[in-house]
Amino acid sequence: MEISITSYHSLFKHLYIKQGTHVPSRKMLWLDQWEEIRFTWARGRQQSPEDNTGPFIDHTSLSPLGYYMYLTSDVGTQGWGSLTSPTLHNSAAGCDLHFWVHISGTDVGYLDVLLDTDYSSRRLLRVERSFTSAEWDRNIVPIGRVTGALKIEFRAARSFAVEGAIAIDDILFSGCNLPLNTSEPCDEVYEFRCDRNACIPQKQLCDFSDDCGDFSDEKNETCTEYEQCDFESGFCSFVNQDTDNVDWIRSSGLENDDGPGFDHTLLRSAGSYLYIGDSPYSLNNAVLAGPIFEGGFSSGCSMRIWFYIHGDNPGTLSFGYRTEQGGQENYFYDFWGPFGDHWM
Ligand SMILES: [Ca+2]
Ligand SMILES: [Ca+2]
Ligand SMILES: [Ca+2]
Ligand SMILES: [Ca+2]
Repeated sequence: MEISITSYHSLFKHLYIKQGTHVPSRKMLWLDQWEEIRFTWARGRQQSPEDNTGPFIDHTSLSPLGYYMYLTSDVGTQGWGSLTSPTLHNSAAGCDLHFWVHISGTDVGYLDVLLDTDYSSRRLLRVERSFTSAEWDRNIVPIGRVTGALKIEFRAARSFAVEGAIAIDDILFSGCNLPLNTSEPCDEVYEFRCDRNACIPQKQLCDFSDDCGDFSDEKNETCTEYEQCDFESGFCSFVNQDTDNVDWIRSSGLENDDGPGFDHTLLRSAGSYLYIGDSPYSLNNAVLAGPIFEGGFSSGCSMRIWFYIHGDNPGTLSFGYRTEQGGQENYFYDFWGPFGDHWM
């Protein structure tokens, strides 16, 4: 097995591939399309043909016989190169990209994984090493729901003045198919029938994730029983508290260099989210009080949230409740970061 890309066909075959869309041959699947870029990705093995470019073993076979893709150059010592996927269509909400990366050499450079869609271009992941390592490392990157065309780009930058290598191997996608349409009835208790006649679990309703693939699990008529807030036009019934030292601020990727580059609702830099602002204190503590549910919680009550906790020592997100206004908070769940540069 060489670089594992064949699964692309089977994983995406149920998606809405437009009639007449050219499905590239296997050889054409991954192209170095950027002629103007100085560095190129090449297929190689066993430390590659040039010095100072590739690892000794690939990831697939863990032997010198197997191939990988690596960043190479015959001009210059500083530069970058881009390896772009074929155009894919309509990934499902649970779509993940898996790949293995090898970055050796102290401060040799970095690898960015970018997602290009019809409506945005954003970085999914940056892999960097400040130390040298001879290991292949696994990465799983959420792609999520994309309507229309998408491309994945591996963009690496490196210095050839540093002994090392940047290489990738064994790329695959999982969970990228939309749920299949069916004429069979959906399970009445546990499932929901999408407008496009697929069945999805009830628990995926009204969670700001287009699990059906046609938004029917998220449309207003479906979600009348749910209290929701996407922070696109305000705080809804959430209120900052003053028992702490900082507030939650409504912001977006357009305004905020420190927070996520895009929100979860719209997956666009113009979309709004709440984040914790700066304070003069070393420990920022911001408490946001949610809506009041009169008469307590019913047994089926649950709360779902998309969060982003990324960076060096980003802190903790805790969830609690209280039974009277201004009363004692009862905390029942903590998320300790970091979790990576994505919503989860
Ligand atoms: Ca391989
Ligand atoms: Ca959903
Ligand atoms: Ca506050
Ligand atoms: Ca939002």
